Amino acid sequence: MAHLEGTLLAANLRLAIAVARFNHFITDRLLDGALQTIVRHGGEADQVTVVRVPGAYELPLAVQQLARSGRYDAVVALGAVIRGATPHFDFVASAAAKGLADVSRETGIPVGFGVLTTDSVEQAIERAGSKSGNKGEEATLTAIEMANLLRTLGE
Ligand code: INI
Repeated sequence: MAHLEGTLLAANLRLAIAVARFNHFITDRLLDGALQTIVRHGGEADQVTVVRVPGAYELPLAVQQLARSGRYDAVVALGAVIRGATPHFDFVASAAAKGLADVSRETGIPVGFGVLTTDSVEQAIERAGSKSGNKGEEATLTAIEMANLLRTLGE
C-alpha cells in the first residue's frame, strides 16, 4: 500500500505570499504568522516574495500571476473580509475564495487560503494570532504540505 503525505519542511521550497492591504491591522498579523511559520519549518523569511494588493478581491489575479511565473512551489493568499465593514461582503468573500481555488486548480500550484471571512472585527482579531490561532500560519502550513506532496507525487 502506498501512503503518501507531504512533509512540513519549507527549506527547499520557493514561496510567495500575496497579502491584501484592506484591514491591514489584521492582515499584517496574518503576514507575521505566515513568515514565522516558514522560518519555524526551516525556510528563510528573506527568500520569500511578498506582494501587496489593495483588497481580497484582487488576490486571485496577483496569485495567478505568481503561480504562472514558474518561480514558486506554492503561494499563500492573505486577506480579511469583515461583514460589518461592507455591504458587499458576500461578493468580495466569494470572489476571493472561488478565484483562489480556480487559480490553484488551473495552474497546479498549491494556494494556501488565508482569507478570513468574519462577522466582526473581534472575530478577525481572534483568528489573527490571539484566541483562535492565526489563519496566516494555518494557510502557510497547508501550502508547504501541499507543495511537498505535489513534489512527491511528481517523482
Ligand atoms: N476588501 C477586503 O479585503 N476586505 C474587506 O472587508 C473589504 N470590504 O469591506 O469591502 C474589501 N473591499 C475591497 C475589495 O477587496 C476591492 O479591493 C475593491 O472592491 C476594489 O476592487
